[in-house]
Amino acid sequence: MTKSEQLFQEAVQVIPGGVNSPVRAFQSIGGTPRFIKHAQGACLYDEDDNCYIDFVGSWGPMILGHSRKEVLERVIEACQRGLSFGAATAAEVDMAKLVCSMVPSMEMVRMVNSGTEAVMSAVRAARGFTGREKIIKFTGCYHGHSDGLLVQAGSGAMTAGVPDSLGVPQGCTKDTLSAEYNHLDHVESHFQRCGEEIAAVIVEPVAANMGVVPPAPGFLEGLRKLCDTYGALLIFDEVITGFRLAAGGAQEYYGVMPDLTTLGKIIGGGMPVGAYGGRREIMEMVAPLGGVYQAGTLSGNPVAMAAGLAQLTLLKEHPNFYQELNQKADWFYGKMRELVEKEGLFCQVNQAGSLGCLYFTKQKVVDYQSAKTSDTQAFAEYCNYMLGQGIYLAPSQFEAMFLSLAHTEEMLERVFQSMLTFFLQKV
Ligand code: KE4
Repeated sequence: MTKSEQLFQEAVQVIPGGVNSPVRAFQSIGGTPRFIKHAQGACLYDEDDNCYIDFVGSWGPMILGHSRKEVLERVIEACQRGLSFGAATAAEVDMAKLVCSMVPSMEMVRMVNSGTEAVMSAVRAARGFTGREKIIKFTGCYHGHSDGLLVQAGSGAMTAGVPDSLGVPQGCTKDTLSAEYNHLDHVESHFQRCGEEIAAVIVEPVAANMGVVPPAPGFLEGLRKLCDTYGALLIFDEVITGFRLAAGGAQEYYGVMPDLTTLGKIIGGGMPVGAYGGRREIMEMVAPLGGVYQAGTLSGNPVAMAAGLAQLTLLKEHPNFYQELNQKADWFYGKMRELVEKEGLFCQVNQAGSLGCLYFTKQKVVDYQSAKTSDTQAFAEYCNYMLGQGIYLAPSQFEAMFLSLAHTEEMLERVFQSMLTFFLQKV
């Protein structure tokens, strides 16, 4: 028995499903989750000292690779000054100034402790600012696990085939309207029917929780226009795309400005940090200034701020990182596409910047319905094969691959070799 198997046996006795987040459970691909002991650069090392090239990167935060020296040094220094004060600190001011300088639409920002908390708070601020109650979200998009957003959700909810959740009262979701991602006409019909009641449209500017589905040309611009026409707010959930597609996230990459933005993952450098922010007049509604209440014991925690500041500072001071990362991604996913075409595989390769997804379907994947045509059993076989080759992919067809600056060309060549071997043995 491996140490991971032994640990998993113990874990399932005391933690639901043996994991602290469902997507880590390997349920959709089978087998035992690997228990990770440490990580360095682009590699994970499990409790049995197996090494894996990591394409999860903690689900996005590790854009610079694991255990980046400059980040660890700041965190250790912060720890030596004390772990948490529950009081204002200079680091929070530095962080807020840095985030507002990087995210084009952000005039004010509030730190929280997760992407879920950021989205929950941004939606409340939108409702408080507009005095309206309804929101529009997109099928297959995932915005964390707050009650009102667990409607037709992506990520783990989609993986488990339960896009809604038990325990969420009807009252919490009656004001959540669903539309198909990349289908502006669905959004328009919601607005035509009850536009005066709609507080906000919340969207992942790249849908990265049903695999990776980029916005169709004009989709984001169309949402901006509809929100302006009907007086609703546009919320970009950039928990994944923020500081990834560009220093200014998807809003810089695609040139569409939201009213509010939610952030997570990269902003924390691997520590639990979320944030929401945007137009000053909206954020000034937030307590203690305004009547929209939101709070958090560990919000702006000094150790977490140290990690986030270190990572974001590196990204801001080296803008060529994005050029390097996105060029590497174009090469990597381009070669995957060539392989699929050359071998005549029933697969699709979707990409947005350094995010990518290999879908096991012959249909182009442009929205939730086409994503759902994927053969999840075929994906499971592939994922387990790659794991055996020392390549750690997200254990779900409906998650993204996250490239980092630490992935070398040699590592990526190894991935192709393993892919080729897998597919050749299938013919
Ligand atoms: P967290 O509460 O997990 O920090 O963030 C929620 C969230 C919000 N918005 C978007 C666009 C997200 O992708 C997420 C979380 N992403 C998943 C991965 N697809 C986190 C992995 C997990 O649930 O363990």
